Amino acid sequence: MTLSRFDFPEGFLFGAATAAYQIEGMQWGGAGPCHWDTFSATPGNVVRAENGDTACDHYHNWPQDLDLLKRANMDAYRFSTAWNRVMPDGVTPNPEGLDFYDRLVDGMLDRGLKPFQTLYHWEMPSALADKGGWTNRDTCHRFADFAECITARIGDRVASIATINEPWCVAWLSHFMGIHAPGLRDIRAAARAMHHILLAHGLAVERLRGMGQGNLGIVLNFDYAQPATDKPEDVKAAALWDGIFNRWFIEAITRRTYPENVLEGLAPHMPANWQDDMALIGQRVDWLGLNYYTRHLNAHAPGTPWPSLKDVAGDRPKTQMGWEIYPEGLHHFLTRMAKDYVGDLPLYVTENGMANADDTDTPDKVREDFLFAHLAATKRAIADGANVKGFFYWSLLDNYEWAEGYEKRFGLVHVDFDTLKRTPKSSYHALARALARND
Ligand code: IFM
Repeated sequence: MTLSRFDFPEGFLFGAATAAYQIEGMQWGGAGPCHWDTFSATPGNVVRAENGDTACDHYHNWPQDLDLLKRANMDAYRFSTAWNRVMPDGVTPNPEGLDFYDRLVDGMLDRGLKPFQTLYHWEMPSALADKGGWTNRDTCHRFADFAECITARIGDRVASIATINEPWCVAWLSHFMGIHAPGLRDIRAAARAMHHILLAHGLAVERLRGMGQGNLGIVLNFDYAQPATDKPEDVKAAALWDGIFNRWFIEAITRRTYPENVLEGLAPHMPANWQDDMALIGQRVDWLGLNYYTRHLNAHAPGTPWPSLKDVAGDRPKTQMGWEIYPEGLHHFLTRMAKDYVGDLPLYVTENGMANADDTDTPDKVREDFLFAHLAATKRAIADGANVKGFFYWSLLDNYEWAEGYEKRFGLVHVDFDTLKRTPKSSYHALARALARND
């Protein structure tokens, strides 16, 4: 089924998303070191030990990248402003970095693109990482300072601000599973990061509201947790995965509580008096962003410590990341958010996309199908009552896929990482056709 913008409500926004470290090139513009630089320099953490020094060199090529968005008939661009570029040591503003984002936002407005900014898409400045990063409560206050600094410069022109991108990745994937920087596998560090990343969100919202800034939200990623079998222990395992991945964050923000089944494991490791922060964490937001990619089948893993979980492979086709393609999950989360958590609050699909081993000669039909299947799921969710206001494809460009280096290609636009040449893929052209306006 091919959809067009006219299948969605008037004013629905279509865009693409990127993130600073993944595209900009951190060797330019006075950016300071961040924890991804050291994580990637440690053997075994990142494929071929690749880092974000050059990435897509968006730092110099941003005009052509914004032109690509415009030529695809997009309405909005979701980008992030790197903490280590704005404040190389985590606390001192860098005029060159601020100037860069100033130019970038003006470039979006010149092209009629609405700037959707994200504050933290994972560039923890090394100076703060040295002091414990998200395991240290003080980092949350430094984050609010960063939020204020960049907002004072570009807040008058952005359409919306997300505080944090994917707190589950920041906290669990990075401090419990050890897969992303800082690469810890430590339940105590994880419990602290799970709480502090939300406290940082709350402090930043409070600070920005105090400055009169509007349209503030957060971007959560959701994973569709299903039991591998109907055995009670597998059903319980899926409920726990749903708690760790999904409920922890949305319930803190909307109900000021953490799920009991997750506290069973984390409570002994939580920072002192964490309950006192819940009102700040659960203050009003103006919108919620959902990133959705896949589902997981969960099973009980006997004989292993809490959370005693393992994944079981599903039978759906998989992407280059090995992630199952499961568009029903997007419909599930959009309608679940509306029904159980946020009511009419505006929802945005802030990321959805797939990696594929693309080259410049072969049409990426598989991505086109993926994209339209997820747009159809979004349309169904709207019909079923979810107040979805926009959809951002991840990603505009092939880019630095964190621990996977440059190997996994998510872009609508192919990037040759030797020449940095951009080549729109067939999915880009299909989306551009779907988004064409009548005028
Ligand atoms: O590349 C990432 C992005 O930084 C955050 N969300 C998931 C994407 C694909 O893994």
